[in-house]
Amino acid sequence: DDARPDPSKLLITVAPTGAETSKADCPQLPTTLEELVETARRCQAAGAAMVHVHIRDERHEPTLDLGRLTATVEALHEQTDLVVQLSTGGSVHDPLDRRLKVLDAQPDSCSLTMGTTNFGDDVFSNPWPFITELYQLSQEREVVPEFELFDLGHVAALNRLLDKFGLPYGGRVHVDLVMGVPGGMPGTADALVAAVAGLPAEVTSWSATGIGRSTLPVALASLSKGGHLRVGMEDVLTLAKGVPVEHNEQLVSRVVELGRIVQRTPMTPAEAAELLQVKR
Ligand code: KMH
Ligand code: ZN
Repeated sequence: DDARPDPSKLLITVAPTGAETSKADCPQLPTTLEELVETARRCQAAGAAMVHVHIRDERHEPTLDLGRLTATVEALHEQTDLVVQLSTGGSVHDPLDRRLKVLDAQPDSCSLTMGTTNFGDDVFSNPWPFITELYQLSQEREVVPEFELFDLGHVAALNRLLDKFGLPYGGRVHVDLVMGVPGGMPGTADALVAAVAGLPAEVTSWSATGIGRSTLPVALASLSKGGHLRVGMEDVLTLAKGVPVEHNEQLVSRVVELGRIVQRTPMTPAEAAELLQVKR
């Protein structure tokens, strides 16, 4: 349906693991399926409605193993109500063909990064032909993409993609601004305002996440502009200088409180599924 989204609602996505932090450096990072499900359940109870998932192998290393991805989607569907979004970004070392295969695990949603970006000392590769192939695959497989924008150029690329290939499966366009990656746009209110100003008219919802120390400035800027939020240990590992995150739930609870202050109520998973028009 075409009902306008309720501006008092706040979509909170949790990104609990990522591909960049090692279990050895951060034992509290959820890397096993049991830890991921426990994290997802607690984050849902705290106010998250969607989970952005990267998985690890038996040695806690990032993997795109299809069997594991499929089992993860199934377990999260069985044991939580969360909208399940699989990362197609993987790690900077994952080849493009393996990243396309992620959709075979039948997630509700998939991330789709709109351009190549320097990523710390590495390169996160997203050539245009890969973007268009992944996008068309998501339309065919009826998976709702979340467009990840790391830079202002990615905003322009999203305009180009929608012009050329039309709307995503479900008809809604949901964007996540990933800010403060060394090599991407900075995690500042100014950059957020510039990115939001350039979003295509088709965009129906957007969230933002700030990496590291930019997590709170970006969250506050996003709330000020009426945006949604992504938080999690993929993006930040401390609550304050020298205070490690012990559980992803702490990051979710903190932004639930920010939302409460500005009179935004966390969306339920069912409301998020409706907003994004995921297949259920
Ligand atoms: N791990 C990064 C290289 C995504 O999930 O789609 C890519 C990333 C984006 O995290
Ligand atoms: Zn990710």
